[in-house]
Amino acid sequence: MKPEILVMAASPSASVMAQLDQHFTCHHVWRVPAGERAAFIAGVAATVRGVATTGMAGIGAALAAQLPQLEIVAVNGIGVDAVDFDALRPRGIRVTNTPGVLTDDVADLAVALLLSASRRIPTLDTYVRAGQWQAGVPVKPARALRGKVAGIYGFGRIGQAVAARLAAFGMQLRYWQPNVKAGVDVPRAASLADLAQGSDYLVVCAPGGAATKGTVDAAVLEALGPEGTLVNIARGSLVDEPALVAALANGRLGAAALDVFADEPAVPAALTALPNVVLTPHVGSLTVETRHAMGQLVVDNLLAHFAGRPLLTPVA
Ligand code: 8YV
Repeated sequence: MKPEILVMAASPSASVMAQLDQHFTCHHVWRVPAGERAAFIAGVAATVRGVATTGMAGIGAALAAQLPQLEIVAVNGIGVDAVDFDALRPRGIRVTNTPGVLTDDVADLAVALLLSASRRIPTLDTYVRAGQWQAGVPVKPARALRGKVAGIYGFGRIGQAVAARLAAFGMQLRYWQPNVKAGVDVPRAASLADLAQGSDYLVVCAPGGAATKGTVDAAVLEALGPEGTLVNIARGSLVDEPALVAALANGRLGAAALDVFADEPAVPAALTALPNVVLTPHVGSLTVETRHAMGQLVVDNLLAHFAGRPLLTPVA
């Protein structure tokens, strides 16, 4: 008998999907129309032993409570802020995620967003397409990156990978996170506000969750200032989004480049209407190679668990 699992979202890797179907009896929730999912899950819940979910969806207390046989939740992502550990821990349910394999791609997107904002690439793309070049409409010069300061909020794997890339652009680097990072040569700011105050670019790379919710608030955005740019590839929850929209609209903040939002996939109309923002739909890890590697870790963790072997990437 193959173990039964709920698959909450599809992987773009055909190999990953084939392996899931080969090794497990999969209940593919993502194939069911949104309005029928609750009934679908209720119909199979009694025998489900594993859940393969995304970083954004995680697993809430209500779903966990519906699954009396649940043993393992395999998150196809690094972020576990949407996993309700309080609901899982007392039942000894194990959780895995996908650290390491997405670091480079997420860091690449952070740099791509930073460059897009600094060189205003979306605006210039529109300019060329609209024939404004031929019409002789002048282009405002951008600001060079060389010598500017990038402040990295959250100096884990992704934050450090962003810093390494930005160093190659001749930028100065600082970071802030609550605990001092040992063995790094980038200086730590005294606080998040201090980091923002001393930075031209504030790149958010910290985890989501209760501890960081809304920490990039009006005061931090104010400290970043009218010439400052906010880049967020982490979680929308870290930023006070209404404060961000207000600061961008009234010029107290220069620009923002965002891959993540408070209420995805909803993006406030007030944000999409602004010219000084670059927006992408939470695609930091969305490359063929990385999504395959992430999905493979999900498969391998599930296989290890059901074979009684040690998990590859357990969340402590
Ligand atoms: C993905 C993510 O969007 O790793 C994360 O925490 O948010 C992203 O890589 C998502 O988890 C895809 O399944």
